[in-house]
Amino acid sequence: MCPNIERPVNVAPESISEFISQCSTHTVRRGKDMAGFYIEEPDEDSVIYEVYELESSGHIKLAVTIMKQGKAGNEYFMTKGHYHEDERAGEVYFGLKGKGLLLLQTKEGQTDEMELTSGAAASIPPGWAHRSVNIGEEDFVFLAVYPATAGHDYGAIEKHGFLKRVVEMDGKPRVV
Ligand code: PAN
Ligand code: ZN
Repeated sequence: MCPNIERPVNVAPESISEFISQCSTHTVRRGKDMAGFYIEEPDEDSVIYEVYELESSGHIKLAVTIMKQGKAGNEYFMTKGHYHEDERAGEVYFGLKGKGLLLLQTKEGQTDEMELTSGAAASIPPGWAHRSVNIGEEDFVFLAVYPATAGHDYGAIEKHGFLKRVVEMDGKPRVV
């Protein structure tokens, strides 16, 4: 159980283990947890990404995602991706390590994408589904900050997927 009084926490590339050790819930997504997400299924036991969510009684949640470097077929490792259940809940990602690509889309079919590297931030406006892709040469690590009431809706993405995929072509990431 978490203590009643929460401690302030610093989140920096060199202090990720400190964040992780502070009363967080830990989710591991392996290949077998992502059946149907990739065109070519990843190895069942390979860890694709891990999420550490800091428990809090407040209005704001913090989560660190550690994405492994790798591919399933020619698709770079990616998160499941989700909409927020609360359509008014936006989110901000802060890059801590490595290099990622953030895929975004709306229910109306608008799409966008942006790179996220260490020291940069990306805003996810309300109503945009978001998926992260590790396009770098190492782990891609980022901090997510979002309203505690946001909720995660995976259903639509599980059913229809994302409109765009990130694949390796000629040794480079391409959004197709
Ligand atoms: C992030 C994501 C995390 C894992 O904390 O939840 O990166 O991605 P999936 O939830 O899509 O598996 C976030 O966007 N929270 O709202
Ligand atoms: Zn989110």
